[in-house]
Amino acid sequence: MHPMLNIAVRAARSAGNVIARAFEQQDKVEVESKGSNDFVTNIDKQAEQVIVDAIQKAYPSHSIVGEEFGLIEGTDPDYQWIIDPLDGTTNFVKGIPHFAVSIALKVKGKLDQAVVFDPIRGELFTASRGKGAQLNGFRIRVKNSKELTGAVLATGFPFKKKQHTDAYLNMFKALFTKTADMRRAGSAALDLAYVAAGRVDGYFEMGLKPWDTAAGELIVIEAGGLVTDFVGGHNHAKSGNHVAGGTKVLREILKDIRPYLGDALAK
Ligand code: 2AM
Ligand code: CA
Repeated sequence: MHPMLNIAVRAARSAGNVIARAFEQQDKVEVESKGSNDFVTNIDKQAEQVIVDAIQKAYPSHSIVGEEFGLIEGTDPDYQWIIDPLDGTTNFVKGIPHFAVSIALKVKGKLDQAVVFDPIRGELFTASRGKGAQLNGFRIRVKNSKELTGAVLATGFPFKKKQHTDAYLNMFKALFTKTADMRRAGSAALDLAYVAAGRVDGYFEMGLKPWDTAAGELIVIEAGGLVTDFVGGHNHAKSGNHVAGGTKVLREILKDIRPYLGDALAK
């Protein structure tokens, strides 16, 4: 295993322990609202601290961008870690056992190492650039489905940007009528990991942040899939609008959502 992936795995497991323990003792979880429909808990912060400590101990010169603490600038501009200590916070707060730790490393601006860890199921999704993607050490691949007929797509609702509800529901309707079914499970990092593992055929969601998707994106790509914005371009990290899947399904999704993309949503 690449030494930097090894550190990421260790950090993810430590954070996962903090989260799983707290999940069993909900009375110790303090919830605060950081915006409309946007929750953070003391556990998000504790888990982020555990990850930052592990990375800084091994690589003190690297930069870290985290959901809760923002940018911690290092002296080496080539290495940047992107972490979401608890992706699926709403699930965690409601007692729904579906959330993950997400840790990615970019080297010179390119995704290089990735971990998504589900601490409840003990599922560890990993990828190293050019080396494929794994689930608990076993190689995973995206489903190369030919069409939307029979496909199950993962998605997320634009719950922090309710002004996009109509546009989103139009896209949902266009896709739902063709697919077998949809899943809205509540963790973008796990949605992408599930695309990589072939558990779902594709995924689309708008309004995401870099830490929700950085690790999942590399895992999908290394599993043989694609991640794009809503017009098939590479602006997804910036816009937050993501489509993922095998080549054919991704192309079908893009074709079906196209009529509903206003200017605000295109890229
Ligand atoms: P979070 O749990 O870390 O907030 C749910 O749809 C998924 O989307 C979660 O991974 C959630 O991350 C993420 N998410 C973050 N911001 C979002 C937004 N503005 N709209 C929709 N989903 C968002
Ligand atoms: Ca998140």
